[in-house]
Amino acid sequence: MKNLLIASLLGCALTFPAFAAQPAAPAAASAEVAAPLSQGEVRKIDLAGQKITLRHGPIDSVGMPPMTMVFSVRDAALLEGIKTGDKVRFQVEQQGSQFVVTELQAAE
Ligand SMILES: [Cu+2]
Repeated sequence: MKNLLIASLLGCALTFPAFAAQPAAPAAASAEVAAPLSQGEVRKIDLAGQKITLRHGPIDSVGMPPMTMVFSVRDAALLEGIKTGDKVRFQVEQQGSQFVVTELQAAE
């Protein structure tokens, strides 16, 4: 009797494969978990050169300790609405010997 119940529940899941295949969380949320944002404070912005100077905390994704340094910015649009003194959260990617900011947002 018990086995019959389990068999019918399994049959139910197989009948609705679309429901069973539903992802548990949106893709954006899982991407954020994979690569958490680092904390920083803007010291200088170079719009023409598409660079930003950040005093940043540890960046685990590239194994960097806290320091102040210049980053290239992948997309100039990331610098929109950001100004010197702002606390920010950001994402860094290493490209050869360069560190490039790929995501930048004002922190609370
Ligand atoms: Cu650094």
